[in-house]
Amino acid sequence: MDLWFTEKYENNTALSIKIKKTLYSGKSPFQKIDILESEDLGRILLLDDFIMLTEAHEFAYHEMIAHVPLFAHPNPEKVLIIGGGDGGTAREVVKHDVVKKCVMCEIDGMVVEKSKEYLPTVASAFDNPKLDLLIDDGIKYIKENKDTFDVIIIDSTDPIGPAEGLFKQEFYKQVFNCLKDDGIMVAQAENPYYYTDIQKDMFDNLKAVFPIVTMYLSFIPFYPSGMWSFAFASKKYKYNDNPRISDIENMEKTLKYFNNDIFYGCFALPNFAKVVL
Ligand code: AAT
Repeated sequence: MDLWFTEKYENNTALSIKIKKTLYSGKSPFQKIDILESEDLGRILLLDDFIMLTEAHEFAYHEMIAHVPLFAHPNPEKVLIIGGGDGGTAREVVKHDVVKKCVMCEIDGMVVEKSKEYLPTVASAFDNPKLDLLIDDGIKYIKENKDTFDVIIIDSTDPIGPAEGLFKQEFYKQVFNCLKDDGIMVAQAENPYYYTDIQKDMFDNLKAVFPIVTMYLSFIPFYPSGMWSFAFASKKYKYNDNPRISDIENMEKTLKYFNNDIFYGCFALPNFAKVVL
């Protein structure tokens, strides 16, 4: 029997993946969680029936959400991740020798637990001594936290349910306050083909708070449209003010997506994508 998973998009289109079997299916207090074994893309993590990652292509998302802000900052010693329960972003952040501490605040402990159990190559940094995991709402954490960070990465689900507030101006103000004077924030920012409305609100909210706001792209085959964007918001540095070229060259040998050319090239945007900036 042929088993297919289909993710339906809002614009009367869909994408399907041939599945071998379901490895886990359950419900946390926040969302439905499924882990599937696919024929050709390894394991797949779904939250509320949306694809969060495939083992085959997660590198294109996690390398890009982590290494772009970390290499844009001259000395990113303290990093905060909001969301990112599968551990892929944390795995990339702790690769940087300059990072001394990485706090990760994920609302759903079950995403972490199930990722450790079923996605060990993604959830591989939870034992790293530089990483402090907190199970809490990122909105609450950022409001109450008195610490400041060099880089904050928002690796969140789409702006529905628990992640809705992570796209609001009020939240970005708190993020601004949680960053040092030269801090940088990066957030997953949906896709320019289908979600212009979400993006317009998100970038307007960011521009009301941060002096420097731009967007960069990665290509992730099993996210809607394949083209995925990230918001880059900074208090002081433009992305190309302080590139640590020798560090990039050292690290890029071990990576599958990010390299020095991508660091500069990913900020080049097609005209239709620029309209939200
Ligand atoms: N690493 C790629 C996978 C994700 S999952 C995003 C995570 O954000 C989920 O584990 C979810 O539980 C967490 N999250 C949602 N809201 C909050 C919140 N308020 N505080 C802390 N964590 C939160 C991202 C995939 C992007 C998908 C693009 N379509």
